[in-house]
Amino acid sequence: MKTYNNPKREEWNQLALRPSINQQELDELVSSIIKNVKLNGDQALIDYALQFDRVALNELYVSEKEIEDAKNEVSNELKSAIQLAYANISTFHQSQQIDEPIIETVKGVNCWRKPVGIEKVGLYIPGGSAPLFSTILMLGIPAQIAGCKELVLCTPPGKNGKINPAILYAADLVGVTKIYKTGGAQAIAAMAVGTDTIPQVYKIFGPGNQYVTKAKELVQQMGVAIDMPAGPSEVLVVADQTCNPEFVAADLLSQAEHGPDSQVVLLSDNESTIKACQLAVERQVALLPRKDTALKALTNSTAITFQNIKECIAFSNQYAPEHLIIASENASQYVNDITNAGSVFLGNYSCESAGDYASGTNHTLPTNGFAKNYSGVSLDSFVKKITFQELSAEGIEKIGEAIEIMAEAEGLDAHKNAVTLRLNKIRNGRN
Ligand code: HSO
Ligand code: ZN
Repeated sequence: MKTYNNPKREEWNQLALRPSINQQELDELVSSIIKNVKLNGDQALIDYALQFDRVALNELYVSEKEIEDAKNEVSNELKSAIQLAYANISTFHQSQQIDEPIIETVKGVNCWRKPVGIEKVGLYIPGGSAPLFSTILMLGIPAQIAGCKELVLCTPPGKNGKINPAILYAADLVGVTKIYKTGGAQAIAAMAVGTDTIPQVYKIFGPGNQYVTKAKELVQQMGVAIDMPAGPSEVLVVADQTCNPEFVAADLLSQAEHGPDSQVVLLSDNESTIKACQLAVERQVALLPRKDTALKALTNSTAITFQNIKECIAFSNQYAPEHLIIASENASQYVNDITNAGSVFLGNYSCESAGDYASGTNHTLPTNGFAKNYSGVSLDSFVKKITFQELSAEGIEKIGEAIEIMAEAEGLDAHKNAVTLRLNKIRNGRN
């Protein structure tokens, strides 16, 4: 970890930067993948599976039988753990179902909003070394509550051509309707344009590497919605003297083990806390199976000492972390100072892992500074809110004249007529 002591305000911007990648090369490669999928459909996906994942597939679709077999392969212990997480995530996301009232803005003018689930959604779950079945819960549960009718899941198969059983178990639990063995940018392209076997969806969700992220960005330009722009996962910990350095170290490492490009930032109001946390990191990292990944992530991570905790929070607001942990017995004191963060963990017992798996909050969150203007995934991400209005004769009489005047001032006579004709009918009816 690079360490800094009381950096000047002018240096904050630089310290809050994330490493950037060569966008142009990426753009060209991913554009060509999208074009190929559009042109050659399923065959392109099968070819890419062979080229990128070294798997020869006859079939992209995951059959009922494969799902049933997977259920038997997941241990009862893991099933119960997933069910506990499922219950908490459901409870929290169900609470986001708020029926908005019908509002009578003026007598006879009623306006309201009705949330309607997005009919077809696509969930992407990356393969690789960590099978993120927890992400299926985070995306599938709100989709289920929102009433989305078609839930398509794409995930790359392992070398044996199979999908991790826990992924299939979680997918079945959240009511995923179709599962396909395809990954990377080509999977995003397939859900965006549709192929013979994979249905086209209206919105695509889920994490992924830089190719997946680029594909999501490009298909968005083709009219498909996406959950949010994404970058490598990140955590920022603000720790004071009342923190537990071993806990802080474990939290920093839980982020660092995600990938070599994970971002880890530690802030404190005193150097001795920083030192104690760093020593604990050194001790703990040596024991991790994913030590190499975590060590790589730590090389581009920072530890900064500021004058006081308020200053730490001010820097954090500028950095806008995906996850913010306030490792202090006085964490609640700072809540109102936090303006930019994806998800906040207050106090020494609120580890990021709780939110990653089982407390109930969603773990699909804005990274790369997007916490300044994006929220994490929630029930809202899976619905459109349609506005309705109903005007009675009394209602149009009340606001009609104002509409006529405004329409005339904008030079839009047909708009004015739409009101005048109705007002005339009401008045004639009265004579
Ligand atoms: N920390 C990740 C989510 C995750 N962690 C899944 C473990 N499994 C991004 O918020
Ligand atoms: Zn995590």
